[in-house]
Amino acid sequence: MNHEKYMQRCLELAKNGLGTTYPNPLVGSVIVFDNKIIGEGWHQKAGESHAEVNAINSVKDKSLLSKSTIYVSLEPCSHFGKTPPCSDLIIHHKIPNVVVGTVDPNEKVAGKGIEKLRQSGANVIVGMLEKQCLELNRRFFTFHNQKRPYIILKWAESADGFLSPQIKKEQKPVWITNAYSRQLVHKWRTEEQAILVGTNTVLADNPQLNSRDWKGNNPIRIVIDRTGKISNNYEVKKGKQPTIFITEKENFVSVENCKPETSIFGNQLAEKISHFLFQKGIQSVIIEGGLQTLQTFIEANLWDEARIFKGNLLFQQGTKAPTLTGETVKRTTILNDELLMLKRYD
Ligand code: AOF
Ligand code: ZN
Repeated sequence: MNHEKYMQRCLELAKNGLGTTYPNPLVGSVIVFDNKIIGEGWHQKAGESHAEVNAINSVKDKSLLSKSTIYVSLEPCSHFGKTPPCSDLIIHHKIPNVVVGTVDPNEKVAGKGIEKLRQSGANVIVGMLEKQCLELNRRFFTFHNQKRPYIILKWAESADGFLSPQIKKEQKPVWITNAYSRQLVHKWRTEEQAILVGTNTVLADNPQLNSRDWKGNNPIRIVIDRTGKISNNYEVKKGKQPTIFITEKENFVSVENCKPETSIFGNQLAEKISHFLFQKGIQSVIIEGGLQTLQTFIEANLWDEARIFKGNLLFQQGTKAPTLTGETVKRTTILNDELLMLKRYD
């Protein structure tokens, strides 16, 4: 049997949901009869049908289901959530063979879907391309297993390793990267559930923290503003994009979609923020600066990936970029910018 080939297809299908399934995982499914794919589907959006439902619905001749194999990159669910259990649907259609990528870490499922299928008499294989299935849903697994969001650090540094030059007050921010790199960052923003920055970044750059240069969802903005330095004139306080301010300011004035969160400061700030984001159900966050914020998470060893651009400019002096060791996942160029992607050593 070509189990790996079909599971590979499930992974490809699942990726179509990147950025739109939160808080749900990315899941793909294919149905195979007589060594031919007769149905395919993926989970597109939380609240909507699961991958298996879409795959089963796409099969024209339903009578073939009782002689088929269904492949699914994550264990079919066993619970009534926003939708009914997929394991029941598979049993209902009498699909005799089920090949699963990996077990669902969600406490509501966690093996119960596989158990249900086996008890019904289905032949269930678990762990097909498991490593790839875990990697695909690294955000979802980090959230459920480690009770914190998946954390991506992102920054751009000059050729000589500075985050920013020594600037005088009124001076405009200096762009280190080119327009293509900036567009890629906007794509990344559509893929994560939240984006986080510290106070100094807002004061220096007045960023919007949205995904305006790419088609897709805007992340939830998380802004650290301990003493309330960020006035309502800044972009992060404008617009409809949901925004949370981590602040100690008691008289924080909420503007449209901007909510304060006050009970966080003290020791272990990175841990506390991660815990807060977990409680809010946020599965992934991209941290885009500044130095102090990045350093807080690096020192706490609370990061999973880093994406570092190196531009051509030489600043000679200014704010030194953080240093980080990790496993190199990718080293590439975007026109004249270098891009280094790291993973934290386990
Ligand atoms: C599957 N297939 O395609 C997905 C699953 O609120 P609900 O009903 O959408 O359930 C969400 C949970 O179901 C989610 O946390 C995860 O455990 C599982 N997701 N399961 O069988 C799918 N997306
Ligand atoms: Zn399901």
